Amino acid sequence: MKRAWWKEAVIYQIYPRSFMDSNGDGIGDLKGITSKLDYLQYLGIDVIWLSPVYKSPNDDNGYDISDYQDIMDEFGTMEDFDEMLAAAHERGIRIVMDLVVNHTSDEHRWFVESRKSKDNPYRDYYIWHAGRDAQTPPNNWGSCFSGPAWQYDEETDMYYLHLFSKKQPDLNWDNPKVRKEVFDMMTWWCDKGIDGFRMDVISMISKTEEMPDGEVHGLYGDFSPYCVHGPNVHRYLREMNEKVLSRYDIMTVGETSGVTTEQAKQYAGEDTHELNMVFQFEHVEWDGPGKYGKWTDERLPLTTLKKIMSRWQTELYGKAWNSLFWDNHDQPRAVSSFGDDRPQYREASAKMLATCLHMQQGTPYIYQGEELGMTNYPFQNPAEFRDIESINAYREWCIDGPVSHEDFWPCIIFKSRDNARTPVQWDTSEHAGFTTGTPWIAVNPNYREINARAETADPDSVFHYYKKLIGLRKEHPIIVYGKYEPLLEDSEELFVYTRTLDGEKLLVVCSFCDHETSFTIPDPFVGAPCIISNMGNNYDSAQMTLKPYEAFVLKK
Ligand code: TEU
Ligand code: CA
Repeated sequence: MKRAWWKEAVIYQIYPRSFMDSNGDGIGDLKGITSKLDYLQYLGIDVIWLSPVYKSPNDDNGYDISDYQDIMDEFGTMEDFDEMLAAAHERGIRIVMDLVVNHTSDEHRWFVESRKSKDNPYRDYYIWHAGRDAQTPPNNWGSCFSGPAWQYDEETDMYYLHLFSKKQPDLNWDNPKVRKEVFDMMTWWCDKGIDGFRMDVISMISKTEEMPDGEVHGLYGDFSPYCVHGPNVHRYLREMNEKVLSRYDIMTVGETSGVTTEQAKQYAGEDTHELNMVFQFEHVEWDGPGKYGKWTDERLPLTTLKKIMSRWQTELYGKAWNSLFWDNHDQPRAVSSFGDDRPQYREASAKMLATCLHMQQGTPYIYQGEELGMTNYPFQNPAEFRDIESINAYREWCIDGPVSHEDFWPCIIFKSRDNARTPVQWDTSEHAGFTTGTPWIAVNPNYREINARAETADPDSVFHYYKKLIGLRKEHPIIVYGKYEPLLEDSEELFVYTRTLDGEKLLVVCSFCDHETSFTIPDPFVGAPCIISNMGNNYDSAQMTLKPYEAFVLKK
């Protein structure tokens, strides 16, 4: 298997708005990131995936871009960006930008022009359709952020498509002028010296010609058969690869919600000349569309999680590259959704989850604060939400819709993206050291127990456990390139697998339960040295009793 720096890297995602505020306006910014690069270098990460920092009206916190080649006012200036990029590179840390080109902001000059008239030169940069009549959109598709996916525009008496908010009109990728604009902008950023792109909903850029009604789930029709993995998506990615990506030593990861392992082999195949890897979402979107779409407080059964992860490990091996993650800026906090955030189990389960993920085959991603074991936020009322997705969903399902607050509230506070967007908890000073002002979103009140200052000083902290895992990945090629094989697949309590490379073998054992469980170390591993454990127990005898959320790795 070909070696590559992005296969051997550990990637850290920064959501700049909530990472570190340097000027007291309560909003994270680029100078704040620069001030924390020593912390990230100490953790040992190799790459930062930077959520969008471009000019934006922040309808969707930067995922609605009004100028791809300028910096958002709240985050600072292009000089601040250049300073951060240089400071990261000085520390051997690469910077991967978030490329959001399925849609722009409605305040982007292209859209301002496009909506002016039907014969404007920019008209076909976006997707315009006549309504069925003045009050009825072209079809029944629903937006990811509630409401219809079409917005009526009086100026030209037509509707435009927006799969996300109505301030995020979808670009028309079938228009070669759009593709050229995007490729030129990507080239401009690569020439500045960035190190790659995370590509936002890149599997949605090609839509079918026909746009019929979709199957109704909840209140609207499903657009995905017509807008996800569309007819030209691979052609457009190969064109992007040929005109931009292949010309630089950069890495690319596609956000491809709904992707299957078969499709992933095309998007991220070793020699398909598209992307290096993709994010699959089966383990985090297993429940949708559920009772209330994605909104559920159900937890994923362990056997389901193991089936999903094992399938991705085995089916991509040697053919395409896995991305490994528990959470990001769109998901609840890992320890609250896959672990156990009760105080007596939080640290052990956070370390167990880290072991389970970082010993798998693929590139691991750490979402800001995950290395501290940060938890979901204790929401008390809808006024605390800041995310357009949660605000709109609560209105659609509860205020305007048929669902009671009592039924819906546990679901929305479990899955709300705002759980991941509370400020990183740096220390025990006011607002957890994130800002000297008033934070744009509340800080989790548990920051006095969970913060970077305490954890960097405590060798037994979740932070130091992540640091050790990252170090092991650099020390042992088997962790990066070894073949994965599942064990105990029917166990509802243990996630156990092996890795094999050139005669070396790892045994990875993770307890996902809050009670003691018995375990027998398989023959070849009895007496093998333990390279990491979250309990520091003795693993010399074959028969053993695992403590709640115990995790360990043996290497022979
Ligand atoms: O997310 C795309 C996406 O699929 C999300 O709707 C995700 O599935 C959902 O939020 C899970 O609850 C990307 C970005 O990561 C997200 O932050 C943006 O809001 C969205 O695209 C539009 O750019
Ligand atoms: Ca600021």
